[in-house]
Amino acid sequence: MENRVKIAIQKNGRLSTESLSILKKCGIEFSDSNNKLFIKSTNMLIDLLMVRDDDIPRLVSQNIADLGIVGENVVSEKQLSDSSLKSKTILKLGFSRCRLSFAKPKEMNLDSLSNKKIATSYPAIVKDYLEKKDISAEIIEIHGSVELTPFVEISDIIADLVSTGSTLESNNLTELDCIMDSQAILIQSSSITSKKLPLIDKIVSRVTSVIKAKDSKYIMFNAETDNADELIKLLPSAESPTVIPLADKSKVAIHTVCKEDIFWKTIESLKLRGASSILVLPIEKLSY
Ligand code: PRT
Ligand code: ZN
Repeated sequence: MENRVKIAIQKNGRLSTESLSILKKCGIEFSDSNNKLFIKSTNMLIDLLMVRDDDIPRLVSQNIADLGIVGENVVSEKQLSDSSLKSKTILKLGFSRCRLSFAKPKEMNLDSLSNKKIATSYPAIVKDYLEKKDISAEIIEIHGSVELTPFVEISDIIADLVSTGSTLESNNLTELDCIMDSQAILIQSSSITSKKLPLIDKIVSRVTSVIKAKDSKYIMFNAETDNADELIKLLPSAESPTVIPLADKSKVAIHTVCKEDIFWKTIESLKLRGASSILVLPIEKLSY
C-alpha cells in the first residue's frame, strides 16, 4: 500500500476535467470516478486523491501526495503564507491559464495604489507584490464575490483572477496591473521514497510527453524538390524533416513534427510558395 504513488487533483472545478484527462492520456486507467475522494488506478500502482485545489500544496509538501496538479496562483499563495510548505514544480501544463490583476471601478480616478483598500482572495501574493514595490495599502481578505466589494464600500479596488476579462467587464471594473500569470502545474513532493521514485519518474516522463504532444503538430506536404529547403524554413521549430522522393522525380513529400501549433498563416505561406496536399495532424504522444 505504502508504495502506491498518490496524485492529488482537484475534485470539482476548473482544473478537474483536464487533470484527469492528462492522467488518462498517460495510460493510467481508473475505475468509475464519480463522487469518490479516493480513486485507485486499475492498471498501475497509483491512487488519486480528489480534493479542493487549496489543499493540494499542503498535501504534496507533507508528502501525503507524491504529485499534485494545481494552479501556480494557489501554490504561490500557500507558500507565501506558510514558508514551511515546499514542493518542486516539475512542469507547466498549459491549461487553466489566467492572471491575478488589480481592477478598479470604471468611474474611479486612481493615481496610485497607496493607502487604498484592496479586496482579494490572494492576500499573501498581493502583500508580497506591494512590499516589493514599497507600496503601503490595506488588504482585505475575502473569498467569493470579490468584484462586488468596491460597490458596497468594503474596498476601493480588487485583485482577482482574470481569464477572458468578461467578469470584470460585466461588473463595471477596469483591469489594472497584472500581479502574476498563472496556469496549471505539476508539483512533486521533495521527499519521495526511493521505492516510489521509478514509478514517479515514469509518470512525470509520460506527462511531459503528453504536454509536448499537445503543443506539437505533424505536418505533411508535397513540394518541388528545388523548393523544399525554402519551404522547411517557413515551419515553426520543425524537427529534422523527412524528405521522401515521389514518383514524379521533380517532387518530394516532406514530413515533419513542428513544436508549435500550425496556424492558417503558415499554411497559406506554404501554398503560396508551391506546397500542395498539405496535411496537419494532431500528435497524441511525443517522446524523444
Ligand atoms: O472548490 P475548489 O477550492 O477546489 O475550487 P475553487 O473554486 O477555489 O477554484 P476554481 O475551480 O474556480 O479554479 C481553480 C483554478 O483555475 C484557479 O486557482 C486558477 O488557477 C484557475 N483559473 C483559470 C481560474 C480562472 N481561470 C478564472 N477565470 N480561476 C478562477 N477564475 C474566475 C475568477 O476568479 C473570476 O471570478 O473566473 C472569473 C474571471 O473569469 P473571466 O473569464 O470572466 O475573466
Ligand atoms: Zn479553491
